[in-house]
Amino acid sequence: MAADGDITTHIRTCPLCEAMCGLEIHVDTQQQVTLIRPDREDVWSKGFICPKGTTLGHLHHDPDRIREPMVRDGETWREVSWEAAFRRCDELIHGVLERHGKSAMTCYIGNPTIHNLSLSRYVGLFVGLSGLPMLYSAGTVDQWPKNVSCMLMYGGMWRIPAPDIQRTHYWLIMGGNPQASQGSLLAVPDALGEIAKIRERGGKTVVIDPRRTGTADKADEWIPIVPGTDALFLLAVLNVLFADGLATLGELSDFVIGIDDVRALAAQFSPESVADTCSIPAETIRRIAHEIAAAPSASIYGRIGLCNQEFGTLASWLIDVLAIVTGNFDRPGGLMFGRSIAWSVSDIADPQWADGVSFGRWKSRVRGTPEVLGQVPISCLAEEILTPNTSPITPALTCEPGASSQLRSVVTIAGNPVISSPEAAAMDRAFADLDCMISVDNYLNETTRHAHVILPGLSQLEVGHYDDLIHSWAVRTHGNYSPPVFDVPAERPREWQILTVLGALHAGMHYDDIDIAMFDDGFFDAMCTAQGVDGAFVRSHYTEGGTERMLDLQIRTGPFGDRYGANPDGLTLRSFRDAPHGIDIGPMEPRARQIVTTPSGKIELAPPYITADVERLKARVDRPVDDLLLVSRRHVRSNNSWMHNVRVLMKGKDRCTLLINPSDADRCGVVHGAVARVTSEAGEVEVPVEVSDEMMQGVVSLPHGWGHDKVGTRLSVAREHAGVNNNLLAPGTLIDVISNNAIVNGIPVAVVPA
Ligand SMILES: Nc1nc2c(c(=O)[nH]1)N[C@H]1C(S)=C(S)[C@@H](COP(=O)(O)OP(=O)(O)OC[C@H]3O[C@@H](n4cnc5c(=O)[nH]c(N)nc54)[C@H](O)[C@@H]3O)O[C@H]1N2
Ligand SMILES: Nc1nc2c(c(=O)[nH]1)N[C@H]1C(S)=C(S)[C@@H](COP(=O)(O)OP(=O)(O)OC[C@H]3O[C@@H](n4cnc5c(=O)[nH]c(N)nc54)[C@H](O)[C@@H]3O)O[C@H]1N2
Ligand code: SF4
Ligand SMILES: [Mo]
Repeated sequence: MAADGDITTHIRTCPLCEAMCGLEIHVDTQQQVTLIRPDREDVWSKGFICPKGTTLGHLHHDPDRIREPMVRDGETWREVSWEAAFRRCDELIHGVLERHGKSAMTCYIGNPTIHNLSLSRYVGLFVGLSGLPMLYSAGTVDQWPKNVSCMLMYGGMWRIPAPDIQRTHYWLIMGGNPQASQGSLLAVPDALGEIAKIRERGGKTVVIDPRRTGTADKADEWIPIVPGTDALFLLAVLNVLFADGLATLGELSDFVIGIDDVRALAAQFSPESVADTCSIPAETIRRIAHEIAAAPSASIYGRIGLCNQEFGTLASWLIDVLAIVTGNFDRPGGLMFGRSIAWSVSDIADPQWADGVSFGRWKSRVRGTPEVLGQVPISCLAEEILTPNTSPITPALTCEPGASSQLRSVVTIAGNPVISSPEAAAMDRAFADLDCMISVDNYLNETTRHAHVILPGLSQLEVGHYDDLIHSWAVRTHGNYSPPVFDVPAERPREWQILTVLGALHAGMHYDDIDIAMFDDGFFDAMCTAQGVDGAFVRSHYTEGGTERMLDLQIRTGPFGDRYGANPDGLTLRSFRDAPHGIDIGPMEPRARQIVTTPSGKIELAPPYITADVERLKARVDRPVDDLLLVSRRHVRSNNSWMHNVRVLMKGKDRCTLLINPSDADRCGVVHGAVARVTSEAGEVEVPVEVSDEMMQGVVSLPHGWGHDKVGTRLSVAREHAGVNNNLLAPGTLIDVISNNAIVNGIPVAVVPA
């Protein structure tokens, strides 16, 4: 923080996405943010920023943002004191506990959880304390397939290797559009800028996507692909590599098992046999295989387009397989494991897997879907609320994992599933039916309008920040701590405290009996034990608990930490407070041999759970072609569903449009600028048409995160640009069955003039 006349300058990391940009924030004496610009001295982002980063002040000052707890009586909301809000939560939670028991309660965890200092560190405490038998998250409309493949290949669901694009000579991008998203499961500032640098190194970037995206425009080659057929393409590439003697494990030959199984599978998928299904010529598949093999190094990258699809796990798995069998794994320029300075609670070995990973330990009540990594599809949530029990339930305070009766209570944490989940209309109906809904959220939006109580977090500028899991897939080991820009009275509950109270209420305690500090100490001690240090000794270093204490522990017991004096030159949170532009340790280093924890102790290239799904894929080859398939897209000025209330980001032409290829538009009789009706098995929407050859023939695209026309929200700007919710078109039954992840890309639709 520095003051110059009437302006105080704060240096801070943007918490909105994985690019982790350094910002310079100017605040005047009226406590108004007057300017946000890039921090050119940031050791990581070096002056890179996107339009969203400049809007943290708008979010902070947004009159629609919820600042005080709100309680709903019927249709009316009133602001109440924190005490009154927590007492209402007590009443609601105990009401459900007494009448229906714990098996009627769940929670939904949304995306900003990972970007928030409090939520990322304490959501685990909430889950542990609450004893909820199952939980739902945005993870099953996101990266669950990758979690499954990494769990089975490397022994950890968050051990996700990242493409080392700052050093690679070949970047293959499948189902990702960093021009909009700024990278995902890939933390790098200015991902798009790396494409030019790869070219300068004599390398090449290839984008495989049904849409010629902004990334494809910058790349050297765009290869359109039929949605959901990426696994076929990847198997055919492997087929060529094996057939032409180009497969090599390189340095890892003694550390990988299962290559013969992969060879045998790939042998069944010649380029010719998949070319029509993928709509990619066989010679292109052969050429790509040879280019990867010939490149001095290659980064194979797949993202949301490869997860939120019919064969999400196979495709996500094959991305890593392709890197491994071309010797592009765990070495510079290939796929590598990042290394965080501060460990993440999520990455601590989970006792539930102590005896090995197994799936299907329990099933969802209504649909009978087996759990995968502890979750069933998010699309199950609505039916679990709306479907009555078939036999009477004896209410109990505790229950087994997976136990379920008709759900009567949901806590949502930083999520907007009424927009973001498939079967969106059912989700909307279901939330209206609950006896208890509590939302930890900063807006009265499409989801939280159903809540009985909304407990707001603070603005992005009122809290400290240090990214969490994102560092495990960052291309450089670095860290950056941001203190709050604006002070908030100490007695105003922070989100970690809100989660602790909610967890304890679920555990059966009453509000008056909850000692937040005691739970915090207990959680802290457990984390100390997991790191091999004594909790009581470590706690003696602090005068207060909470997020900054936890973060200090994470840094000090991390790989570069001072271990509370044992390594006097090591890092502490103080080191970061003293280095506002961040601390950079260096690029990723080979470390697979240190971190793989599979039963064999090696990288398991062909987990039977995954390879068994190849039979399902084979059936895809001969399936009749769908007329039109719908995929999702993002825009650099949006952030999932929740930043459409920022006026400066909403400037310019309408972004919620149906992108359609000219020949498809002709065939369907729709014209540019007119409104089309898009229909699927799940529902229909009416949306303006944007005819463009950036779509391949047979595929249409809608952005996700829109549909802000619901009654009862407080989103004055978003309402003016409502758009339509593409998840009204996503049937909840469409699931990548081995991961439980939703299929929101590749939905069969019909398009007609409205
Ligand atoms: N069709 C389709 N559907 C998709 C996708 C797609 O590509 N296509 N993408 C999927 C993906 S990848 C994801 S991650 C999900 C996202 O799904 P969700 O996580 O359910 O939705 P978001 O839009 O991220 O909603 C974030 C919520 O958090 C609140 N919020 C923001 N910041 C904070 C904070 O600091 N504290 C608290 N307490 N609340 C905060 C916002 O007000 C908002 O209500 O959507 C998924 N759905
Ligand atoms: N500006 C902005 N940034 C964001 C977000 C945001 O909403 N806005 N959301 C954040 C979140 S939560 C996430 S998870 C990430 C996602 O980050 P990305 O994965 O980069 O997300 P998208 O930009 O949606 O790009 C997905 C691409 O997949 C393509 N695709 C769809 N189906 C298929 C298929 O079957 N095969 C292939 N090969 N491609 C397909 C789509 O056409 C699209 O171009 O972005 C994060 N960053
Ligand atoms: S790319 Fe934009 S949203 Fe993402 S961290 Fe940087 S400034 Fe923030
Ligand atoms: Mo996501």
